[in-house]
Amino acid sequence: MSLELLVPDIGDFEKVEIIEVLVKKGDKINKNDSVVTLESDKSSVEVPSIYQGEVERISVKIGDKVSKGDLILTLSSNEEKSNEKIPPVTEKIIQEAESSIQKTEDKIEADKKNEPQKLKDEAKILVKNKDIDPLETKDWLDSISAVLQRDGKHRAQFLIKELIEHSYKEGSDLVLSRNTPYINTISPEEEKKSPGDQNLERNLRSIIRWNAAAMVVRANKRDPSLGGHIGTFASAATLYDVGMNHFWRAKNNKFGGDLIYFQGHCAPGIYARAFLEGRINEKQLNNFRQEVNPGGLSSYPHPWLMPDFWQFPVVSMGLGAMMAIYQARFTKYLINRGMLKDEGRKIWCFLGDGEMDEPESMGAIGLAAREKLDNLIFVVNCNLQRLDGPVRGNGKIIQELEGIFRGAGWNVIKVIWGSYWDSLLSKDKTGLLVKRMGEAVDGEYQAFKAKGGAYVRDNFFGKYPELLDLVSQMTDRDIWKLNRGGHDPHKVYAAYHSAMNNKGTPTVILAKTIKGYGMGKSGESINTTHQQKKLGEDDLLYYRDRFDLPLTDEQVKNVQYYKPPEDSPEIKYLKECRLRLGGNLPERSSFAKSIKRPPPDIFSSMKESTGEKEMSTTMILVRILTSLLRDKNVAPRLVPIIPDEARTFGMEGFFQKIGIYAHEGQKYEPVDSEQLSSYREDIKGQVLEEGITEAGSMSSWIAAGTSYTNHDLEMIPIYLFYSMFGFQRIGDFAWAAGDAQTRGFLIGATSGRTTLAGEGLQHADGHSHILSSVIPNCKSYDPTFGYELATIFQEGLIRMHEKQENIFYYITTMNENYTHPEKPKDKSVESGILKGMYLFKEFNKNKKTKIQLLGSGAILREMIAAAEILQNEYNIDSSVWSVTSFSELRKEALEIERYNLLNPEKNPKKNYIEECLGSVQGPIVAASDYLRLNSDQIRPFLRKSFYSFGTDGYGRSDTRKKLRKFFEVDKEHIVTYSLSVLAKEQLIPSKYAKEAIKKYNIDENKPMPTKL
Ligand SMILES: Cc1ncc(C[n+]2csc(CCOP(=O)(O)OP(=O)(O)O)c2C)c(N)n1
Ligand SMILES: [Mg+2]
Repeated sequence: MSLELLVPDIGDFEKVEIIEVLVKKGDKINKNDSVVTLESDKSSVEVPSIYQGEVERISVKIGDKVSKGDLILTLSSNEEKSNEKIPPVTEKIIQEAESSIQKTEDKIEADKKNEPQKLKDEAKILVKNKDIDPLETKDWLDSISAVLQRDGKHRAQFLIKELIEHSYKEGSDLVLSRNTPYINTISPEEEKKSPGDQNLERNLRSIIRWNAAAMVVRANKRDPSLGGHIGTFASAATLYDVGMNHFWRAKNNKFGGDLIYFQGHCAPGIYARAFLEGRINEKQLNNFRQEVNPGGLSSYPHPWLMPDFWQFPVVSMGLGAMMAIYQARFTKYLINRGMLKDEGRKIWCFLGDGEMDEPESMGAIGLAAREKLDNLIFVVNCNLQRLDGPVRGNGKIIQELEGIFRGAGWNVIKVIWGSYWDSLLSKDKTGLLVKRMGEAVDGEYQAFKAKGGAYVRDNFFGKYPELLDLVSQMTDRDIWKLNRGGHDPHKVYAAYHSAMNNKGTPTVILAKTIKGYGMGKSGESINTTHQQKKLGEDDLLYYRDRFDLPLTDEQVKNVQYYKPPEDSPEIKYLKECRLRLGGNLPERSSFAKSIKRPPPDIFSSMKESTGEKEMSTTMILVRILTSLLRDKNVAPRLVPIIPDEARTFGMEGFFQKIGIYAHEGQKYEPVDSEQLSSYREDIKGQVLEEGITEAGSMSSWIAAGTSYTNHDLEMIPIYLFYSMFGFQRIGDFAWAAGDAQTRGFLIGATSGRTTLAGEGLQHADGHSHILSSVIPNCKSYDPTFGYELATIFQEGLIRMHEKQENIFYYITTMNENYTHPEKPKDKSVESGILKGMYLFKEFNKNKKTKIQLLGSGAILREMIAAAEILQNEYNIDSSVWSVTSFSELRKEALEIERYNLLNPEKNPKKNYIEECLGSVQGPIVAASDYLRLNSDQIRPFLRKSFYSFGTDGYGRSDTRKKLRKFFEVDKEHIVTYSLSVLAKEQLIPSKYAKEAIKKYNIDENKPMPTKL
């Protein structure tokens, strides 16, 4: 039969233009194949067929304007005509509702019959609600009612709290409050025992501790300015050791590998282990923090500097936590989209307890719980100290973090006390010891470890005579040996084992440790521990004895490294452990296949004129993305990331087309389900619709842009944001992204100080190009026309994802609609666009006075208009240059300048700016929608008079026209300033500029916009 395909509900739009017809007569099409693309003044969206069949007749052509219900085409098909009135989800809901009404009616009937049995039934209902003894329940409830009546709510609350804690201590693992008592989450009976050889592991740990400290001490003997940290790793050694020996699986040809975010200040410990494994040699250890010559070791984890070793740059505190969460989420995204095998890989993230105060550290923990990231394990090293002193001297960081994480829905495992406490705790029948543990604040706990066993006896146990009795048989040394959970390999093993097997929620392990563990008087648990980087002779001897290291006094005094022979049990054990776990860690590698570039015709239509049609560069970008979604190589790899701004950027068409990623699919029928751009969530969805979190979106972008190394899968992340909320908001993440060698596109949409008209001071961006220009591997562009954008985007795809260069692109796009010319025919245009500038147009009518006009982004069009006025009204010729990137021009010029200075005997090379402007006539005027600093980037490389204009000062809301006048970058100001510049150069009389000032109502007395 013949079926008609009509324009579906396209929201509030009427008379929308058809910009593409994707089928032709005779084509056989499937259901959901796109047939035409519609474009409103903001967004473009493909219309899918709702039938399968053969196209008989197409009733529309490109350029037609259509509305809902208009005929698109007819198909011959075997299908029945669709009755679209009731969407399938609604139908299902109605059916369910109808059947439940029926069930209720049946039940009422049955109840009527069974009236005498009512009591029994009530009991049954309670049993169903897990109440196996309703009468007992009633007793308890009556009791609490009586307490409330007699002693008030505080007493009632106290009793309830006591009950909960009591039941927890007695073995109930149900947590009924935000906090559990200040004891380990896993009771000794439940601990999974480590299969490891504890003696060998202790020896190894001691050697690693020694070498880690030695490398810092040696570096600082060489030059005290090199710095380094001993105390952080000293507190965390067991936490890393147990993971390395038993849990963390490396990437190899059979398994994708666990991903470990090592805490930055622990780097010496990680090198020290790699030294024993033979991955790092003694010379490298000696070059810790000396990276200028090859062969040095980075201060902290920096993939840029050690690209085969470090995977995650984390030392700027807080970033690691958020990046790890989004890494875990992105891993699930790839699995759910069917692009990655689910191998049960885990993401581990090590954090300092002080670090948890960074807003980023806990800023995304809600997402981790919501998305059920059971592939994520945080380990917070709670050594109770940060740099200056205690993290929570007056409180308890572990309890505080427990409450927050538990409240957010995480699985919390506290590892507070070591095994030596077990017997004391088992003797604590009254609960007094646990009470005392709960009472002492972190400031006291810190002092307990700094001041020795006698002090602990007097000040901790001494508070209650019963507790003094409890330890009366113990010497001060025994008391001193009562260890903390994070230093006990058994407790740590049990916690890790439990975390590995946890399902449905992310896990946080809160491990209590001692900062500077083993450093003795020089640094154990004292406030200056963090910065202790020198150990005197006595301290070193103490350290050796503390950890029973087989070093002579002489070796200790020389701070020699210690490496047992290759055939020693220790080294054999260490290597066997890693062999069993698949290889080395950390290690950075990539086996990702590159993505074949899309055929050039995908971009060619963007390089044509838009004719009469006005469009924004943001719309053109969305068109590019829509076209790329038709390329079979590129399409699945695109990861569009948006923080709740898809509609602002005209990307709502993506919702239906590729879906929004949602790990639970869509459990509801969207309110706009009948519309073409309906909000569609899907477990296989491709768009990461992040909500209002730029830091989260950026972390997703980093996860996707480093997927080539972490998952051996090249992905193309495209993160679109309000340009003002990009680098200015998440600059430190962008820096880390560069370090991590992230590949992908950052799109600063709605950019420009005067282009985003109405939004005002906090929205109008005039400096993101300055911020992005400082990142060495970031290429920034500010294109004006569609063909410029298409050229840059095409090049970016090829360089990053086909040639796999470790660069990323920042491109600003605008929401201002205007017509776009076709790409000029001259061959040099494309290379000029990529290098940063090209000659857009010559105005040569008068063959007299000339000026060079350089315009960028939104302001290029003002320049073109100014050139026309100058030619027609003042007989002044000009060359108009489109500058797509001042920062690219500067980078190249700097390199050439350096070359020339270093090669004084050779013929100087010309930089590209000189090639363009070296022999042209007239002074140069440059302007952009950014600070003058943007165009000033090329000032040092010009031997001509150069004047730059820009939008220095706070933005504000108004119309574009008025804003450009205010910031003096409109065509009238450019004309006026050009005339003035020419007068200054004595090329024309000054009267013209004076006249223009009057003609254009320019107020010479208006203060600089920076002062307004
Ligand atoms: C964003 C940021 N701010 C400040 C610092 C400087 N800093 C380095 S370590 C440190 C203290 C860390 O304490 P904590 O997180 O408790 O780690 P610990 O060394 O105790 O394990 C500080 C303030 C930093 N690295 N990053
Ligand atoms: Mg700390």
